[in-house]
Amino acid sequence: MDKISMNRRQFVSASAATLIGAAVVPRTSQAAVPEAQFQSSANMVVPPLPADGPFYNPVVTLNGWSAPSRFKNGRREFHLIAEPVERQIAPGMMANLWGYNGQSPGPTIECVEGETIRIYVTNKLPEHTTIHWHGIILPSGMDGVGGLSQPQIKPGETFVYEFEMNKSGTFMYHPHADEMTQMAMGMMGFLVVHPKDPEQHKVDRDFVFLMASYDIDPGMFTPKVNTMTDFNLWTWNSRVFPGIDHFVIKQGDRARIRFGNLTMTNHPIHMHGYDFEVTCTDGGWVPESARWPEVTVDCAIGQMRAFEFVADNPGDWAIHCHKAHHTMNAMGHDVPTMIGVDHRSIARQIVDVVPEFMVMGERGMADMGVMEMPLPDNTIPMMTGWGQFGPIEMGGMFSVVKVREGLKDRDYSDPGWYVHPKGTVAYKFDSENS
Ligand SMILES: [Cu+2]
Repeated sequence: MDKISMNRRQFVSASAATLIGAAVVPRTSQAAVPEAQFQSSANMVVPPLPADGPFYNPVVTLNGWSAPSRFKNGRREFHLIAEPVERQIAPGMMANLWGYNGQSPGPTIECVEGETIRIYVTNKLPEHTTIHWHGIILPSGMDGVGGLSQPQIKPGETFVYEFEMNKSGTFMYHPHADEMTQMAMGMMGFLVVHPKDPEQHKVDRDFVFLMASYDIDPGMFTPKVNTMTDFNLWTWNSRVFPGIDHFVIKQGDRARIRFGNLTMTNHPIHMHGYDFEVTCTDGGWVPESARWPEVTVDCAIGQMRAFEFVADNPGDWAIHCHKAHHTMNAMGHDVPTMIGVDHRSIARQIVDVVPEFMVMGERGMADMGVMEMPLPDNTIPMMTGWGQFGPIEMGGMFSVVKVREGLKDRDYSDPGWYVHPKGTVAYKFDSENS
Protein backbone atom coordinates (compact mmCIF):
# COMPACT_ATOMS: atom_id res chain seq x y z
CA MET A 1 0.00 0.00 0.00
CA ASP A 2 1.18 3.47 -0.70
CA LYS A 3 2.17 5.51 2.26
CA ILE A 4 0.83 8.82 1.15
CA SER A 5 0.97 11.99 3.07
CA MET A 6 -2.22 13.40 4.45
CA ASN A 7 -3.84 16.04 2.42
CA ARG A 8 -3.95 19.18 4.51
CA ARG A 9 -6.66 21.62 3.66
CA GLN A 10 -7.10 25.05 5.14
CA PHE A 11 -10.05 24.83 7.45
CA VAL A 12 -12.47 27.60 6.60
CA SER A 13 -16.05 27.76 7.70
CA ALA A 14 -18.62 30.15 9.02
CA SER A 15 -18.74 28.31 12.32
CA ALA A 16 -15.00 28.53 12.84
CA ALA A 17 -15.19 32.21 12.08
CA THR A 18 -17.80 32.57 14.81
CA LEU A 19 -15.74 30.56 17.24
CA ILE A 20 -12.40 32.27 16.84
CA GLY A 21 -13.27 35.51 15.10
CA ALA A 22 -11.16 34.81 12.01
CA ALA A 23 -11.85 33.19 8.69
CA VAL A 24 -8.86 30.85 8.78
CA VAL A 25 -7.68 28.86 11.75
CA PRO A 26 -3.98 29.61 12.33
CA ARG A 27 -1.65 26.66 11.86
CA THR A 28 -0.48 26.61 15.44
CA SER A 29 -1.14 23.75 17.75
CA GLN A 30 -2.75 26.07 20.28
CA ALA A 31 -5.46 27.54 18.03
CA ALA A 32 -8.89 27.46 19.66
CA VAL A 33 -10.01 24.70 17.34
CA PRO A 34 -7.49 22.07 16.21
CA GLU A 35 -6.79 22.14 12.50
CA ALA A 36 -8.78 19.44 10.75
CA GLN A 37 -6.84 17.17 8.45
CA PHE A 38 -8.19 15.43 5.40
CA GLN A 39 -7.52 12.33 3.37
CA SER A 40 -8.14 12.46 -0.34
CA SER A 41 -7.55 8.83 -1.31
CA ALA A 42 -8.58 5.36 -0.23
CA ASN A 43 -4.98 4.21 0.26
CA MET A 44 -3.93 2.83 3.61
CA VAL A 45 -1.91 5.29 5.69
CA VAL A 46 0.04 3.41 8.36
CA PRO A 47 -0.15 5.68 11.42
CA PRO A 48 3.17 6.83 12.88
CA LEU A 49 4.09 5.76 16.41
CA PRO A 50 2.80 8.40 18.85
CA ALA A 51 5.13 11.42 18.94
CA ASP A 52 3.77 12.83 22.18
CA GLY A 53 1.54 11.68 24.99
CA PRO A 54 1.50 8.12 26.30
CA PHE A 55 2.86 5.37 24.06
CA TYR A 56 0.48 2.99 22.30
CA ASN A 57 0.63 0.57 19.39
CA PRO A 58 -1.43 2.20 16.62
CA VAL A 59 -4.02 0.22 14.70
CA VAL A 60 -3.98 -0.08 10.93
CA THR A 61 -7.22 0.91 9.18
CA LEU A 62 -7.81 -0.98 5.93
CA ASN A 63 -7.96 1.57 3.07
CA GLY A 64 -7.95 4.26 5.73
CA TRP A 65 -6.07 6.31 8.27
CA SER A 66 -6.06 7.55 11.86
CA ALA A 67 -6.96 11.12 12.79
CA PRO A 68 -4.03 13.14 14.12
CA SER A 69 -4.62 14.62 17.57
CA ARG A 70 -3.08 17.39 19.63
CA PHE A 71 -2.77 17.93 23.37
CA LYS A 72 -4.16 21.05 24.95
CA ASN A 73 -4.93 21.74 28.62
CA GLY A 74 -4.30 18.09 29.46
CA ARG A 75 -6.79 16.83 26.88
CA ARG A 76 -6.31 14.99 23.62
CA GLU A 77 -8.19 16.90 20.93
CA PHE A 78 -9.54 15.97 17.51
CA HIS A 79 -11.50 17.80 14.83
CA LEU A 80 -14.01 15.94 12.68
CA ILE A 81 -15.71 17.56 9.69
CA ALA A 82 -18.98 15.87 8.64
CA GLU A 83 -19.20 16.46 4.89
CA PRO A 84 -20.01 15.01 1.47
CA VAL A 85 -17.05 12.96 0.17
CA GLU A 86 -16.03 11.05 -2.92
CA ARG A 87 -14.98 7.50 -2.10
CA GLN A 88 -13.41 5.04 -4.47
CA ILE A 89 -15.30 1.80 -3.71
CA ALA A 90 -12.79 -0.19 -5.82
CA PRO A 91 -10.71 0.76 -8.85
CA GLY A 92 -13.32 1.56 -11.51
CA MET A 93 -16.06 2.75 -9.20
CA MET A 94 -16.48 6.03 -7.34
CA ALA A 95 -19.36 6.84 -5.00
CA ASN A 96 -20.77 10.11 -3.72
CA LEU A 97 -20.99 9.43 0.00
CA TRP A 98 -21.14 11.39 3.23
CA GLY A 99 -18.30 10.93 5.67
CA TYR A 100 -15.72 12.74 7.76
CA ASN A 101 -12.53 14.60 6.83
CA GLY A 102 -12.59 13.63 3.16
CA GLN A 103 -13.44 9.94 3.38
CA SER A 104 -15.99 7.32 4.34
CA PRO A 105 -15.44 5.83 6.81
CA GLY A 106 -14.04 8.77 8.75
CA PRO A 107 -10.57 8.62 10.27
CA THR A 108 -9.99 6.12 13.05
CA ILE A 109 -9.79 7.86 16.41
CA GLU A 110 -7.12 6.44 18.69
CA CYS A 111 -6.52 7.41 22.30
CA VAL A 112 -5.37 5.91 25.58
CA GLU A 113 -7.33 4.68 28.56
CA GLY A 114 -7.59 7.37 31.24
CA GLU A 115 -7.28 10.29 28.81
CA THR A 116 -9.88 13.00 28.49
CA ILE A 117 -10.65 13.59 24.86
CA ARG A 118 -12.32 16.59 23.29
CA ILE A 119 -13.72 16.21 19.80
CA TYR A 120 -14.81 19.24 17.77
CA VAL A 121 -17.42 18.28 15.19
CA THR A 122 -18.16 20.71 12.37
CA ASN A 123 -21.20 20.04 10.19
CA LYS A 124 -20.73 20.73 6.49
CA LEU A 125 -23.62 18.51 5.43
CA PRO A 126 -26.84 19.93 3.96
CA GLU A 127 -28.78 18.69 7.02
CA HIS A 128 -28.26 18.45 10.76
CA THR A 129 -26.24 15.66 12.36
CA THR A 130 -24.78 14.41 15.67
CA ILE A 131 -22.15 11.84 16.63
CA HIS A 132 -22.89 8.94 18.91
CA TRP A 133 -19.84 7.29 20.50
CA HIS A 134 -20.89 3.67 20.24
CA GLY A 135 -19.90 1.62 23.29
CA ILE A 136 -18.15 4.42 25.20
CA ILE A 137 -19.32 4.88 28.81
CA LEU A 138 -19.77 8.65 29.15
CA PRO A 139 -22.05 11.37 30.57
CA SER A 140 -25.57 11.16 29.15
CA GLY A 141 -25.30 14.60 27.52
CA MET A 142 -22.25 13.48 25.49
CA ASP A 143 -23.95 10.41 24.01
CA GLY A 144 -24.90 12.16 20.78
CA VAL A 145 -28.53 11.16 20.35
CA GLY A 146 -30.16 14.12 18.59
CA GLY A 147 -33.10 15.51 20.54
CA LEU A 148 -32.51 13.15 23.49
CA SER A 149 -29.01 14.03 24.65
CA GLN A 150 -28.32 17.25 22.72
CA PRO A 151 -29.76 19.55 20.05
CA GLN A 152 -28.72 18.43 16.58
CA ILE A 153 -25.67 20.14 15.04
CA LYS A 154 -27.07 22.36 12.28
CA PRO A 155 -25.24 22.89 8.98
CA GLY A 156 -22.36 25.29 9.60
CA GLU A 157 -22.22 24.74 13.37
CA THR A 158 -19.38 23.25 15.40
CA PHE A 159 -20.13 21.27 18.56
CA VAL A 160 -17.75 20.03 21.24
CA TYR A 161 -17.85 16.56 22.79
CA GLU A 162 -15.66 15.90 25.81
CA PHE A 163 -15.39 12.84 28.03
CA GLU A 164 -12.96 10.61 29.82
CA MET A 165 -11.97 7.32 28.24
CA ASN A 166 -12.40 5.15 31.26
CA LYS A 167 -11.79 1.78 29.65
CA SER A 168 -9.76 0.42 26.77
CA GLY A 169 -11.33 -1.47 23.89
CA THR A 170 -12.96 -1.47 20.47
CA PHE A 171 -15.62 1.13 19.66
CA MET A 172 -17.07 3.13 16.79
CA TYR A 173 -18.77 6.44 16.06
CA HIS A 174 -21.74 7.24 13.83
CA PRO A 175 -24.56 9.82 13.61
CA HIS A 176 -27.69 9.53 15.74
CA ALA A 177 -29.63 12.03 13.60
CA ASP A 178 -31.48 10.99 10.43
CA GLU A 179 -29.59 7.75 10.97
CA MET A 180 -31.07 5.76 8.13
CA THR A 181 -29.96 8.34 5.57
CA GLN A 182 -26.65 9.21 7.15
CA MET A 183 -25.46 5.64 7.65
CA ALA A 184 -26.76 4.61 4.21
CA MET A 185 -24.52 7.42 2.93
CA GLY A 186 -21.45 6.10 4.75
CA MET A 187 -21.11 8.14 7.95
CA MET A 188 -19.16 6.10 10.47
CA GLY A 189 -15.72 5.65 11.94
CA PHE A 190 -13.68 3.40 14.20
CA LEU A 191 -12.65 4.38 17.73
CA VAL A 192 -9.92 2.49 19.57
CA VAL A 193 -9.01 3.11 23.20
CA HIS A 194 -5.59 1.61 23.89
CA PRO A 195 -4.73 0.18 27.33
CA LYS A 196 -2.76 2.50 29.61
CA ASP A 197 -0.12 -0.22 29.90
CA PRO A 198 1.01 -0.93 26.31
CA GLU A 199 2.08 -4.44 27.35
CA GLN A 200 -1.54 -5.28 28.18
CA HIS A 201 -3.41 -7.01 25.32
CA LYS A 202 -0.33 -6.40 23.19
CA VAL A 203 -0.29 -7.62 19.60
CA ASP A 204 2.18 -7.05 16.76
CA ARG A 205 -0.40 -6.17 14.10
CA ASP A 206 -3.82 -4.73 14.81
CA PHE A 207 -6.25 -4.21 11.89
CA VAL A 208 -9.63 -2.46 11.93
CA PHE A 209 -12.56 -2.22 9.53
CA LEU A 210 -16.22 -1.27 9.59
CA MET A 211 -18.91 -3.06 7.62
CA ALA A 212 -21.35 -0.88 5.68
CA SER A 213 -23.81 -1.68 2.92
CA TYR A 214 -24.90 0.53 0.05
CA ASP A 215 -27.56 0.43 -2.61
CA ILE A 216 -26.02 1.99 -5.71
CA ASP A 217 -27.55 1.04 -9.05
CA PRO A 218 -25.07 0.00 -11.76
CA GLY A 219 -23.78 3.13 -13.46
CA MET A 220 -24.88 5.44 -10.62
CA PHE A 221 -22.75 7.26 -8.03
CA THR A 222 -25.08 8.04 -5.12
CA PRO A 223 -26.60 5.46 -2.76
CA LYS A 224 -30.35 5.15 -2.51
CA VAL A 225 -31.11 6.14 1.08
CA ASN A 226 -34.58 4.65 1.47
CA THR A 227 -33.44 1.08 0.97
CA MET A 228 -34.29 -0.98 4.03
CA THR A 229 -32.76 -4.41 3.45
CA ASP A 230 -32.03 -4.96 -0.24
CA PHE A 231 -28.54 -3.47 -0.50
CA ASN A 232 -26.28 -4.43 -3.41
CA LEU A 233 -22.78 -3.46 -2.20
CA TRP A 234 -21.32 -5.10 0.90
CA THR A 235 -18.28 -3.18 2.03
CA TRP A 236 -15.39 -3.21 4.47
CA ASN A 237 -14.38 0.40 5.09
CA SER A 238 -16.54 1.40 2.11
CA ARG A 239 -14.52 -0.82 -0.23
CA VAL A 240 -15.37 -4.07 -2.04
CA PHE A 241 -13.14 -6.90 -3.28
CA PRO A 242 -10.79 -6.60 -5.12
CA GLY A 243 -10.35 -3.09 -3.68
CA ILE A 244 -10.00 -4.10 -0.02
CA ASP A 245 -6.46 -4.00 1.42
CA HIS A 246 -4.87 -7.33 2.25
CA PHE A 247 -4.05 -8.18 5.85
CA VAL A 248 -0.25 -8.44 5.58
CA ILE A 249 1.24 -10.21 8.60
CA LYS A 250 4.76 -11.33 9.44
CA GLN A 251 4.96 -15.04 10.19
CA GLY A 252 5.05 -15.50 13.95
CA ASP A 253 3.38 -12.18 14.74
CA ARG A 254 0.40 -12.09 17.06
CA ALA A 255 -2.35 -10.39 15.08
CA ARG A 256 -5.69 -8.87 15.97
CA ILE A 257 -8.49 -8.10 13.54
CA ARG A 258 -11.25 -5.79 14.84
CA PHE A 259 -14.48 -5.06 13.02
CA GLY A 260 -17.87 -3.49 13.58
CA ASN A 261 -21.17 -3.89 11.77
CA LEU A 262 -23.24 -0.88 10.72
CA THR A 263 -25.20 -2.69 8.01
CA MET A 264 -28.78 -3.89 8.40
CA THR A 265 -27.94 -7.60 8.63
CA ASN A 266 -25.44 -9.86 10.39
CA HIS A 267 -22.12 -11.01 8.92
CA PRO A 268 -20.49 -14.34 9.82
CA ILE A 269 -16.80 -13.48 9.34
CA HIS A 270 -14.76 -16.53 8.41
CA MET A 271 -10.97 -16.77 8.17
CA HIS A 272 -9.12 -19.66 6.57
CA GLY A 273 -5.88 -21.27 7.76
CA TYR A 274 -6.26 -20.57 11.48
CA ASP A 275 -8.43 -20.89 14.47
CA PHE A 276 -8.77 -17.72 16.48
CA GLU A 277 -10.29 -16.44 19.71
CA VAL A 278 -12.56 -13.45 20.16
CA THR A 279 -10.65 -11.37 22.69
CA CYS A 280 -12.68 -8.16 22.68
CA THR A 281 -16.23 -7.05 22.00
CA ASP A 282 -17.69 -3.56 22.05
CA GLY A 283 -18.38 -4.20 25.74
CA GLY A 284 -14.72 -4.75 26.60
CA TRP A 285 -12.05 -7.42 26.79
CA VAL A 286 -13.16 -11.06 27.06
CA PRO A 287 -11.57 -12.79 30.10
CA GLU A 288 -9.18 -15.55 28.97
CA SER A 289 -11.25 -18.21 30.74
CA ALA A 290 -14.26 -17.23 28.58
CA ARG A 291 -12.55 -17.50 25.16
CA TRP A 292 -12.85 -20.47 22.83
CA PRO A 293 -11.35 -21.34 19.47
CA GLU A 294 -13.41 -20.88 16.32
CA VAL A 295 -13.00 -20.12 12.63
CA THR A 296 -16.15 -18.05 12.02
CA VAL A 297 -17.59 -15.35 14.24
CA ASP A 298 -20.96 -13.79 13.59
CA CYS A 299 -21.11 -10.04 13.98
CA ALA A 300 -24.68 -8.85 14.48
CA ILE A 301 -25.97 -5.42 13.55
CA GLY A 302 -24.46 -2.80 15.83
CA GLN A 303 -21.85 -5.20 17.24
CA MET A 304 -18.08 -5.12 17.22
CA ARG A 305 -15.74 -8.08 17.55
CA ALA A 306 -11.98 -8.47 17.72
CA PHE A 307 -10.21 -11.80 17.30
CA GLU A 308 -6.58 -12.76 17.75
CA PHE A 309 -4.27 -15.47 16.48
CA VAL A 310 -0.58 -16.22 16.18
CA ALA A 311 0.30 -16.11 12.48
CA ASP A 312 2.33 -19.33 12.36
CA ASN A 313 0.82 -20.76 9.16
CA PRO A 314 2.28 -18.98 6.10
CA GLY A 315 0.18 -18.58 3.00
CA ASP A 316 -2.60 -16.64 1.29
CA TRP A 317 -5.73 -17.15 3.36
CA ALA A 318 -9.19 -16.00 2.41
CA ILE A 319 -11.08 -13.91 4.94
CA HIS A 320 -14.69 -13.13 4.10
CA CYS A 321 -18.29 -12.88 5.14
CA HIS A 322 -19.78 -16.35 4.80
CA LYS A 323 -23.06 -15.12 3.33
CA ALA A 324 -22.34 -15.97 -0.29
CA HIS A 325 -24.28 -12.99 -1.66
CA HIS A 326 -22.13 -10.67 0.47
CA THR A 327 -19.06 -11.69 -1.53
CA MET A 328 -20.64 -10.38 -4.72
CA ASN A 329 -20.98 -6.90 -6.12
CA ALA A 330 -23.98 -5.15 -7.64
CA MET A 331 -25.86 -6.57 -10.66
CA GLY A 332 -27.41 -9.87 -11.37
CA HIS A 333 -29.42 -10.23 -8.16
CA ASP A 334 -32.63 -10.61 -10.15
CA VAL A 335 -31.18 -13.12 -12.61
CA PRO A 336 -33.35 -16.29 -12.70
CA THR A 337 -31.69 -19.67 -12.18
CA MET A 338 -30.52 -20.92 -15.58
CA ILE A 339 -28.45 -23.86 -14.39
CA GLY A 340 -29.32 -26.89 -16.52
CA VAL A 341 -31.42 -24.85 -18.96
CA ASP A 342 -30.33 -25.30 -22.56
CA HIS A 343 -30.89 -21.96 -24.29
CA ARG A 344 -29.12 -22.81 -27.51
CA SER A 345 -32.07 -22.78 -29.88
CA ILE A 346 -33.73 -19.70 -28.42
CA ALA A 347 -30.38 -17.91 -28.12
CA ARG A 348 -29.69 -18.53 -31.81
CA GLN A 349 -33.00 -16.90 -32.72
CA ILE A 350 -32.31 -13.88 -30.48
CA VAL A 351 -28.76 -13.46 -31.81
CA ASP A 352 -30.24 -13.12 -35.29
CA VAL A 353 -31.94 -9.93 -34.02
CA VAL A 354 -29.54 -8.80 -31.27
CA PRO A 355 -26.02 -9.88 -32.27
CA GLU A 356 -24.43 -9.00 -28.88
CA PHE A 357 -26.98 -11.09 -26.90
CA MET A 358 -25.31 -13.39 -24.40
CA VAL A 359 -26.94 -16.04 -22.21
CA MET A 360 -25.71 -16.01 -18.62
CA GLY A 361 -25.51 -18.65 -16.04
CA GLU A 362 -26.58 -21.92 -17.66
CA ARG A 363 -23.55 -23.73 -16.22
CA GLY A 364 -23.49 -21.74 -12.97
CA MET A 365 -22.30 -18.17 -12.55
CA ALA A 366 -18.55 -18.80 -12.72
CA ASP A 367 -18.46 -17.60 -16.33
CA MET A 368 -19.12 -14.16 -14.91
CA GLY A 369 -15.71 -14.19 -13.23
CA VAL A 370 -13.88 -14.95 -16.47
CA MET A 371 -15.78 -13.14 -19.17
CA GLU A 372 -15.50 -9.58 -17.91
CA MET A 373 -18.74 -8.75 -19.69
CA PRO A 374 -19.36 -5.18 -20.79
CA LEU A 375 -20.72 -3.16 -17.87
CA PRO A 376 -22.17 0.31 -17.45
CA ASP A 377 -19.58 2.96 -16.55
CA ASN A 378 -18.72 3.26 -12.85
CA THR A 379 -19.68 -0.37 -12.18
CA ILE A 380 -17.52 -3.22 -10.96
CA PRO A 381 -18.25 -6.80 -11.99
CA MET A 382 -20.41 -8.95 -9.73
CA MET A 383 -17.68 -11.61 -9.40
CA THR A 384 -14.14 -10.59 -10.16
CA GLY A 385 -10.48 -10.48 -9.09
CA TRP A 386 -7.56 -12.62 -10.17
CA GLY A 387 -5.18 -14.78 -8.14
CA GLN A 388 -2.06 -16.63 -9.21
CA PHE A 389 -4.14 -19.62 -10.37
CA GLY A 390 -7.02 -17.82 -12.12
CA PRO A 391 -10.19 -15.86 -11.42
CA ILE A 392 -11.14 -15.57 -7.75
CA GLU A 393 -14.80 -14.87 -8.62
CA MET A 394 -15.56 -12.77 -5.60
CA GLY A 395 -16.77 -9.30 -4.72
CA GLY A 396 -17.96 -7.45 -1.63
CA MET A 397 -16.72 -8.58 1.77
CA PHE A 398 -13.66 -10.60 0.78
CA SER A 399 -9.95 -10.09 1.30
CA VAL A 400 -6.75 -12.08 1.79
CA VAL A 401 -4.64 -12.61 4.91
CA LYS A 402 -1.04 -12.80 3.64
CA VAL A 403 1.28 -14.39 6.18
CA ARG A 404 4.95 -14.25 5.17
CA GLU A 405 8.33 -14.93 6.71
CA GLY A 406 10.77 -12.12 7.30
CA LEU A 407 8.62 -9.03 6.77
CA LYS A 408 9.83 -5.86 8.44
CA ASP A 409 7.91 -4.59 11.46
CA ARG A 410 5.21 -2.13 10.43
CA ASP A 411 5.63 -3.05 6.77
CA TYR A 412 2.18 -3.58 5.27
CA SER A 413 3.12 -3.43 1.60
CA ASP A 414 1.82 -6.22 -0.60
CA PRO A 415 4.28 -9.15 -0.63
CA GLY A 416 2.67 -10.65 -3.77
CA TRP A 417 1.15 -14.10 -4.02
CA TYR A 418 2.38 -16.88 -1.77
CA VAL A 419 5.10 -19.12 -3.18
CA HIS A 420 3.88 -22.56 -2.19
CA PRO A 421 6.48 -25.15 -1.14
CA LYS A 422 6.83 -27.92 -3.72
CA GLY A 423 4.14 -30.58 -3.43
CA THR A 424 1.73 -28.51 -1.32
CA VAL A 425 -0.71 -27.36 -4.01
CA ALA A 426 -3.79 -29.37 -5.03
CA TYR A 427 -3.20 -30.78 -8.49
CA LYS A 428 -5.04 -32.36 -11.39
CA PHE A 429 -5.16 -36.13 -11.20
CA ASP A 430 -3.46 -37.79 -14.14
CA SER A 431 -3.85 -41.59 -14.26
CA GLU A 432 -0.93 -41.93 -16.69
CA ASN A 433 1.63 -40.37 -14.38
CA SER A 434 0.33 -41.27 -10.93
CU1 LIG B 1 -22.15 -10.54 5.24
